[in-house]
Amino acid sequence: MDTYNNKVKRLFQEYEELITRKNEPMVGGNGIYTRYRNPVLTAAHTPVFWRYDLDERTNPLLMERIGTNATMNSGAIKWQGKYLLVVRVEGADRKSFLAVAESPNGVDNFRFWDYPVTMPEDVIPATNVYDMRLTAHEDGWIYGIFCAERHDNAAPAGDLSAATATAAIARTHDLVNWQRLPDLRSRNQQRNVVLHPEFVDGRYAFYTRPQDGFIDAGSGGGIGWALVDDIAHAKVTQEKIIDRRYYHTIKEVKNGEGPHPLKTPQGWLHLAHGVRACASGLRYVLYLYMTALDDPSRPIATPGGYFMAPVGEERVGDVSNVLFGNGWIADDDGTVYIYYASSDTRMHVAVSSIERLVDYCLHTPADGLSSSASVETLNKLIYNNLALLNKNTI
Ligand code: M1P
Repeated sequence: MDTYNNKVKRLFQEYEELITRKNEPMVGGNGIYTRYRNPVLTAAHTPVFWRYDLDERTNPLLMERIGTNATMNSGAIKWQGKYLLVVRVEGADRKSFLAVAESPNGVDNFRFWDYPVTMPEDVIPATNVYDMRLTAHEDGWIYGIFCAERHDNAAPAGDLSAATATAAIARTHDLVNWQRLPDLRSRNQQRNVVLHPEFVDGRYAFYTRPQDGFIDAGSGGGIGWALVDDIAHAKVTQEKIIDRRYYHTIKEVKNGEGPHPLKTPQGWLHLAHGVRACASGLRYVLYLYMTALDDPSRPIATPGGYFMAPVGEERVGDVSNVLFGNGWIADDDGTVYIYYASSDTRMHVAVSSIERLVDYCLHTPADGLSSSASVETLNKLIYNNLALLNKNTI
């Protein structure tokens, strides 16, 4: 007879099989990065004891009680030798919360810590929190900057979709106990705000994304930059746009900084997302750019087009045709683990290196902003390659 305990055991066995499944690099690719075959986190990776009441008296039919809808947009950090993601977990109730999952190798065996993050709400309480960017700052704290979403009480009565996006700030030394600081004050709504890891002119530096509305960037021209004196009372007083949106590009509708940039000998290496509109809705892709070491707000390389776009099952999910990346980890040997979510549903990893990503940035032609410019750029490459081929030098 199948006892209650046996059924519980089976649930745990199936769960362990899933989360300990070995991940493998996919063959082929473009030489810039290597995708891994399995998602590193899905809704089914959330612990059994988050979803089931395991007490036979209160759940005799052993049914799921608290459903998980998605695991997505995760911040990342290497901490005490482990690869940690601070995951946006979305429940069946549409509320997102943050939870830490750790892996010994960065590509598989991600296991959630027993409890999700209990984020203090001793500021103006938010309805929904998500998309944390982690920064181990040179001041000694680990900061988490995330979106705090609240209903827009200025909206006409009955408009229950109107919301405001604000950059919330919290800091920690252990990723368990968080100290909440006041939200970043700004005249615009803000999402996709990221803290630069170093002081700039003795001040905290933020990558911002000013937006007119909750969804629409509107007059917000792209990824911004703002310096702040006091992180405990952070306010955007001056903001300049450092990575602009352009007509008929991958970032025509909006864009946003991903994780904090990585410091390389050639400059700061940035990962961001760009959004364009099409008949099937918005399409989110990932792109890279670089800024100067002596001034992280000055672009020095802006490769045209996308770096990664959704493929295969990545294209489908709760919000289809979306890649979103707000976490990456660079190891001391130069390996870079790029964590990205597909279609607001699941988390993946792609692996590259500082050398390859910098080479990509410095040698991918910039967007010429017209078809004729694209053909001209392509023709140069073809001409040079055909000359080499005709000389039989390759
Ligand atoms: O649904 C796609 C993404 O939409 C928003 O990103 P952005 O502010 O750039 O439009 C965010 O809600 C993000 O979480 C989500 O993945």
